[in-house]
Amino acid sequence: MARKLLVTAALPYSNGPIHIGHLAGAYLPADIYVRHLRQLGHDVVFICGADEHGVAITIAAMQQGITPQQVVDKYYTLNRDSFAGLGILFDNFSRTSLPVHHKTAQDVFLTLHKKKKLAVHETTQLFCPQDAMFLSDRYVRGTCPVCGNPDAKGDQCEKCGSSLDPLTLKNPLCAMCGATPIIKPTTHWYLPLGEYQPQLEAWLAEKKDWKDNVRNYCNGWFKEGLRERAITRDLTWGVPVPLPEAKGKVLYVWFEAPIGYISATKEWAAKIGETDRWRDYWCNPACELVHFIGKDNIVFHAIFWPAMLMDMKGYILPTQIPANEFLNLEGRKLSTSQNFAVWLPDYLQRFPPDVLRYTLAANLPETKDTDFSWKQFQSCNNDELADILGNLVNRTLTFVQRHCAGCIPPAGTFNTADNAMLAEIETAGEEISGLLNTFKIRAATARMMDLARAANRYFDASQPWATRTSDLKRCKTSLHVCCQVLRSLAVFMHPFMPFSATTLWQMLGLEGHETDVRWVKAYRPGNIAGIKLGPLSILFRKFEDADIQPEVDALAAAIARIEQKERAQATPAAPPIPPALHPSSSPTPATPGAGRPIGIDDFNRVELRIAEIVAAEAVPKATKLLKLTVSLGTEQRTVVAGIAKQYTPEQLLGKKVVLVANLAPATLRGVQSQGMLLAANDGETLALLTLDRDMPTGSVVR
Ligand code: B3M
Ligand code: ZN
Repeated sequence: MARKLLVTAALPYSNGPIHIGHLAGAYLPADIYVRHLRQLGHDVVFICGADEHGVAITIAAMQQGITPQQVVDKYYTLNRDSFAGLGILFDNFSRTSLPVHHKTAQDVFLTLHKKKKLAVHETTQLFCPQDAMFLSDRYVRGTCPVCGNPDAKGDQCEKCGSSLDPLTLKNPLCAMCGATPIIKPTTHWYLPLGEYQPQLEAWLAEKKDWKDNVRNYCNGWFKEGLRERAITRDLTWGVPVPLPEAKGKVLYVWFEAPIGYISATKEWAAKIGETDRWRDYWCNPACELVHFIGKDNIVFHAIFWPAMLMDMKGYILPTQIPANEFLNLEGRKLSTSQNFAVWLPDYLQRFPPDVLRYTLAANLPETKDTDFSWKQFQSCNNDELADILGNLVNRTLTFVQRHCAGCIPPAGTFNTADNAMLAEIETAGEEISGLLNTFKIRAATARMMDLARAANRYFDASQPWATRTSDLKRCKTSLHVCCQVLRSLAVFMHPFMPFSATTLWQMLGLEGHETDVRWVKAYRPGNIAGIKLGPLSILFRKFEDADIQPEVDALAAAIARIEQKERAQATPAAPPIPPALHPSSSPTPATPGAGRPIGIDDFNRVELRIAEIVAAEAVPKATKLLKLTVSLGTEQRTVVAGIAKQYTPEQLLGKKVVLVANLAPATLRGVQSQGMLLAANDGETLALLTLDRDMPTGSVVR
């Protein structure tokens, strides 16, 4: 019986490119699941979009010296296109800065407000005197009160997973300027989660088929007792709270972001010209709602969001939340801020999409954290995709090309081995489908590859190279069976590797597209005898060590930077960095040897990196200063430099210079400077340090 499902993937923050951790956490499993459901003939709408509010965005804007709108515009396009490049095919990839989302989120708030479900409290909050703004969530850094992690975020400690109230952090600091915040009164609206606890517990208790990690996480929260959660913030960037008395306040990003799933579905319905079609999913008890997320989003999707939906009469609640654990990289945690990741846009410029899809699918962190390495990527490609699947395709089709005039030969009488091979297709198809439908995508990937292994064993045992001369009919029958396996494999591969599945389908010379054949129709042989093969190609080219070495080197450089930072943080506070290096001073003549001798560890605390000047402009009313935008590779910084007397902005564009990258930011004439350029200076004139040959931006200087 055809099912109706609304499947979502967590809305990625629009503060940076997508990386492999995002893909393994939510987006790839969701796409594989949806593709398979469609092959079963079910009615599925696949929804996602950019999460464009929250402090993750405003902090990125501050760091890059641009507006939040410019940040989200940049990353919306980049992420939408890189998802498409990897074959992650949403029905709609929306964005929460759109009016349809603001309206939908405000309506939900007003529904709860009118039902008197919300509590209003005068409260106190951390306030940064330097930035003259309240500090919520990620605007605060400090020591986690639960586990002592010195780098906990205001709302969440990533080390122990605790959800925190910024006021509970020890030694809180403003995440932007490092100042110690003060406490000021303010008013906020709260969702009284505690009142929903009985309903939530009863609802979750029915979810027998949910993954243990999700249920255990929620039961841990129930045991602690759900507390009311503020759903408004003193911020300017976000969805304004729709009450006259709440001027200058916005909805908390985690209150409004899940509503983005609804607004994105509304936008999808409007785009297909059926404006009310979204109700056919969100307000239809027969529709299943499946949220793909990473484990750090469980509390918001399995407790906070269902509580809201319970009061949004007529809406369905989540049917499944198959949260994944985390993917690590070369044994370390991925880190956007430390530029330690494999970025999807970069990957797509150098490697085929299906190889990453397969490597991640075969190693998804479904029940525990797993690891990605470039060596493992090379092995997945060479030892499995090329040597097993690619080898089966290549030797079968080149044999047919050479010895059967390029047409799929007819079958004669099937013998035991033929029938066993044909039966194995059906067994594999049923098992792969069963695994995909229960979110065991990693096992489903392995089962698909096992079918190719079995077919290679069948090819070897059939020895077509011998029967070609000894028993041509036998030879043709075994090649026919191999072509039947390849036809089914093209269908079974589709969820995991859609690009290669289509190439294989076309090489077989088959009509239409592999998705024209329902999944179960691939269990049994198709009518393929006599079909002329299409143009043949190598499905998976092997990667030499030299192909992946640049990737390995780039990660090694990032690890060296991180370890150098960790060493610096571990060493006791060294004497302040000599004044000549502080960004507030334009390069002034430091007489050689002026400072007392420093140890190598002191020097190593100074992080020097190659930066490219990508924009330059005068600082109003400051004749000596220029405001520069410098690129470090995947991040940009604003730097104020006292070089306006020696350089015009035009002269500086494209210059690669040396940046002191770990100086505390300083505000100069209202512009926040995040670092300093090195220059030689004799008191008369000044020359920027540059390279005598080209080096990648972000390279470490030692
Ligand atoms: N933007 C993803 C994150 O926490 C968050 C998901 C929202 S889904 C409604 O990185
Ligand atoms: Zn501040």
